Amino acid sequence: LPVSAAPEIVKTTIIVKSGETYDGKGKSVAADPNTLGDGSQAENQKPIFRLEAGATLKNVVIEAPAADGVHCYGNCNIQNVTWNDVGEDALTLKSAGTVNITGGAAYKAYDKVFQMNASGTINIKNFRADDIGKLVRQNGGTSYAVTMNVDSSNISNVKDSILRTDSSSTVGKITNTRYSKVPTLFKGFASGKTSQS
Ligand code: DGU
Ligand code: CA
Ligand code: CA
Ligand code: CA
Repeated sequence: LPVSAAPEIVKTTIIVKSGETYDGKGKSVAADPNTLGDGSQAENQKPIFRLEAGATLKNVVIEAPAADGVHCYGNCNIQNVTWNDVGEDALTLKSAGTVNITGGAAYKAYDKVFQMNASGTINIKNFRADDIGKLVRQNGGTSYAVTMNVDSSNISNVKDSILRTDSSSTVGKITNTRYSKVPTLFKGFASGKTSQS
C-alpha cells in the first residue's frame, strides 16, 4: 500500500442513513471546494458527511478542504475519524441527540471543533486535538441543556477554551485528560456545572 494516497474528492454530501455504518477503512476524503465549501470560516458550507439518527461513521481521514465537516441529525457515533485540517468546524449536532466520539483527532481548527446546535450530549473519549480555538461550543446565545464530557484525551495549543457555552443549564466534565497550552478549560458555565479530575 502507498504511504499516502490522494484524498477522494467529495462533490455531494455523503448521506449515512439511520442505523447504518459508513466504514472508510482508513481512506481519506476532502471536499470539492466548488460544491461543498472551501473550509474557510465562511458560514453555510455543506458537510462532507450527513449522518441521520443512529448512524455511525468510522475509519476516515478528512483532509483539507473539509468544508463543514460532519453533520449529525440526532444520535451519531464517530469512531477513529481524524480531521487533519478542520474546515469551518469539524462536526455539528443539528437536532437533539447524543454524539459519541471515540478515538480520532482534530487539527488546525481556526475556531470550533464540535458545534452543538441542539440539545443533547457529546461524549469525547480517547481523542487528540491540537491547534484549535475551542473543542466544544454550544451555539452562542442558546439556553438549552447540553452535557459535554471529555475523557482520556490529549489537548494542546488551544486559543480559547476546551468547553464553552452561554447556557446556565449546560454541564461540562473533563476526566483523565492531558493538556498543554490550554488557557481555560471551561468558559461560560454556571457555578457548580463543571468538574475536572
Ligand atoms: O453566531 O453563525 O457557527 O453551525 C452564530 C453562528 C452559528 C452557526 C454556527 C455553525 O449560528 O453558524 O457553524
Ligand atoms: Ca460557524
Ligand atoms: Ca483549518
Ligand atoms: Ca459550521
